Amino acid sequence: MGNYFQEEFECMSPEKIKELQNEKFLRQIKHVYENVPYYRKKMVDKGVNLSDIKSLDDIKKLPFLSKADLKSAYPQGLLAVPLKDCVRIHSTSGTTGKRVVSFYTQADIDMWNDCCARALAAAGGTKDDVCHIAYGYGLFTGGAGLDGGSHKLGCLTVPASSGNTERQIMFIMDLQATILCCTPSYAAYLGEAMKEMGYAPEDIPLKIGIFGAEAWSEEMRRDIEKTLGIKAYDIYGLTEISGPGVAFECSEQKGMHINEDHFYAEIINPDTGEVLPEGEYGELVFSSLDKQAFPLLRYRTRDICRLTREKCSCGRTHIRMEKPKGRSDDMLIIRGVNVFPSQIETVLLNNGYAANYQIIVDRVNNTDTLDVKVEMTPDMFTDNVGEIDERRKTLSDGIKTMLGIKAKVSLVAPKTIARSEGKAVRVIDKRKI
Ligand code: DLL
Repeated sequence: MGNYFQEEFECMSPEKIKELQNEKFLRQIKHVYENVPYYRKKMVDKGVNLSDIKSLDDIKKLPFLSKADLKSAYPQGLLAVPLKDCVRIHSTSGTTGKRVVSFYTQADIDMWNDCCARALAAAGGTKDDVCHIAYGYGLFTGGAGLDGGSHKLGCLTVPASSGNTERQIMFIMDLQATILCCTPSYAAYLGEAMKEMGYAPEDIPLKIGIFGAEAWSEEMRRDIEKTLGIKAYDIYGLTEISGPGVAFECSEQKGMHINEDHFYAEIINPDTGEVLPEGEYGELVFSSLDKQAFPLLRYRTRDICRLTREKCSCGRTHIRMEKPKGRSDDMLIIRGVNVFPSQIETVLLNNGYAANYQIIVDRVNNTDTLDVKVEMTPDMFTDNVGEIDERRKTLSDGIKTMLGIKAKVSLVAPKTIARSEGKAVRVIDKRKI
């Protein structure tokens, strides 16, 4: 166990957690009601008064917040403290229109850094580690969050930020980095680049990977673990709720513990908003229990997953979330069938390919088409047409079995699909619906 295992919180009995959440929630709802007119109005519109909220069980009565609310309240409409009490902002990497801006007081930053330090410690990190952070620094929360956590843990922190792969590798080797923090797609790329430079897994000093910010499969985890010779841990979070560290994996690597002393999680039916029982798949909703500057209540993440309170042998009692299957807005509906890119990725990785692929969806003569472009790995690369056809058939059969629909698979030469330094863009939807 690392030296940032906050046992008094992370191993609280479920009853004590509920008690603590209840106490924090009642304080938080008052803070929000009094200081965020935007949310107060939403409550009033729904016919809910502050006096109707007597315990955490009443959270069900509160209105949801969504990305649309954040856009209409942009930039300061959901701010709950005077701007002069804030010390930082971060922003999402939204591709269209206004970005989401999240504000932090110093106490908010301290709490967030604690969450990231817990994540590093849960993966086995200690103050003796050299922590190489290749998440982007700047408005994105990845760099700043893990940087804060690494400092709290007392690691030697290498704030590499993203980009310049050769320089990244030079620092990893020269400073003998033992922890690597970046997106899983960039970790896979770094692994590929290091292999090409002639490094075998045992030459690479890294031991632990803290990878998140995008969906990735178990197969991809195994691949990265093998090429880099590390144990790879998942970390989850979102700008609106703070950043990385809302949830993280422990040594068991069986789902991510949600920092329940700070964030209350619900799973809802995305169509009806009804709260679903533990264990069912649905949309993850978070309420921040003690953030001061940007205290979102019932924020709809659009991430689809399920929760479990089954006992974890690491000793932590905090509820665990499964790896998100994808975002409800990533889910493609192709010929009426729900398709998550992660399902296609699973087929590819199970057949020995790396996660270098592109999914192209179009509509021709009123019918959806699904094209999957996959890179061959250098050792499977061939110009033998028969062999390529055979490989293509295996993949389209696998996709048909996984999804129930046919895909046109094309195999392309190694290194022909662009790599990403941050979150990978794998879907191109050309349909104009
Ligand atoms: O991606 C924060 C983060 C940085 C998390 C570094 C982990 C590591 P946003 O840019 O606001 O924040 O994007 C949040 O990314 O709603 C999920 O859809 C997705 N996401 C984040 N972590 C994971 C993960 C950061 N481990 C959105 N698995 C979230 C799957 C993830 N999806």
